[in-house]
Amino acid sequence: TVVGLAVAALASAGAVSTVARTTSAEAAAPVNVLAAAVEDEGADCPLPSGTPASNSRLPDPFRKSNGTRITSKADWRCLRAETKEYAERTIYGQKPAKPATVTGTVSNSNITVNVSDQGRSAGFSASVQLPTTGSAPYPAVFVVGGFGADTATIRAAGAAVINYDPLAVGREGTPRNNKQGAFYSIYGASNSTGILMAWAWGVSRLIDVIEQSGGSILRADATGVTGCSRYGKGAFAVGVFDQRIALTMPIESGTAGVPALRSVAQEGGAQPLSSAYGEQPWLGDAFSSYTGNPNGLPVDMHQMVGMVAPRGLFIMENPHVDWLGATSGSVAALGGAEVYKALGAGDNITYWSDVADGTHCASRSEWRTPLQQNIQKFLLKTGNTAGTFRISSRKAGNLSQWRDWQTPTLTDGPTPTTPPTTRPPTTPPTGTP
Ligand code: MCU
Repeated sequence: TVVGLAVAALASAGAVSTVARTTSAEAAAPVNVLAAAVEDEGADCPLPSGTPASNSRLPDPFRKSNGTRITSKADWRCLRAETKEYAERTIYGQKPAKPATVTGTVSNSNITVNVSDQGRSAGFSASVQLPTTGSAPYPAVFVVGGFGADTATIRAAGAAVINYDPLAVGREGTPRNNKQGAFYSIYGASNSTGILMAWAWGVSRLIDVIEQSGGSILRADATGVTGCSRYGKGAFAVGVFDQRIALTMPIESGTAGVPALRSVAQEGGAQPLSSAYGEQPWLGDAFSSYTGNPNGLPVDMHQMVGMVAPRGLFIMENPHVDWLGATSGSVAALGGAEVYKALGAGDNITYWSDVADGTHCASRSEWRTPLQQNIQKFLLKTGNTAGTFRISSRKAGNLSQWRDWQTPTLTDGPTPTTPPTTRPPTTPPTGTP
């Protein structure tokens, strides 16, 4: 049996605050299937109505655009869809739905993709490295970009590594009116969607191909994603916008990654919003309206964290480099963790900035064990270690300063769509006329 959540604040040695949530029957508890079978479970939900009022604090992640708050876990699906739509409109740009034609191949060493949509075609590929243990079909982790991910630990844990070059799908160094890469070959060089979302779209198309491949080499229902720095921003976007990703692991992602945008704007030394917008076309063109006005954003990054719930999320941050905005990263993680808790999945998120080496994207011994545990729990389904928050006191955000909402207790059943009808009292039959 699962013992109730034991929330223990462990005053550990050194400059770290640790909150460990543990279940006693670690491996015995049933492991849920958390990833979805489709890219977006809320595709049929209504679009949000209106624009939320400006807000200097983090928007209430449980509030719908019509002003009411959700009351059941089932309500999250369409609230997530509203959140997604707002994020696309203001932060990332739109992610087109699965194209009309996606074809490709999966081998032990390579995945190829060919996409046709709206009369245009493009292709790209990714190299595969099989794990060093286990047997096919294997889970797999998309490694976005070429550095900062511990691929040896991933492969030794039993997951394949898919080396994804995002720049083939959305190039850096281009002006916003002449974006390049496979995504823009199809959707147009002046498309307002930023390259982080283009990168996310590319991984979604690789998953389409894995799904169609018959599953003898790689499993489409057990995929993860990781990447460091700009590729941490990308890895986060990949997991936020594809519910088939079972485990999302952004590393030192900085502004336009995990950190809350309202908080980044006030965090000394963190990459300013205008800098992240201008350095590369990472974010959507529409974000230009918010670089000087983050309070006007209808959503913030804690809600992107919430969009990953209840799936596995392991956020790794570096508190030694001010530019990376780790204080704001912890604010987004703590805020998003409230969505995990409300969905009964509080154990599925880990945040870890308690690291010694200040080098950006260093290989870090501290993350090896939690990386292995997250792969076991969410990809191999052989473990059930509870997530932890290990927030370095160098960069520890305070969620209570950033919210004016509380976390609801959501019911398990769906909310009735029509109120129960009140019947008039039964009147005794009257005599025949
Ligand atoms: C943290 O990611 C970025 C950062 O946003 C940029 O300002 C800087 O130039 O590069 C970082 C990065 O990708 O480093 C590898």
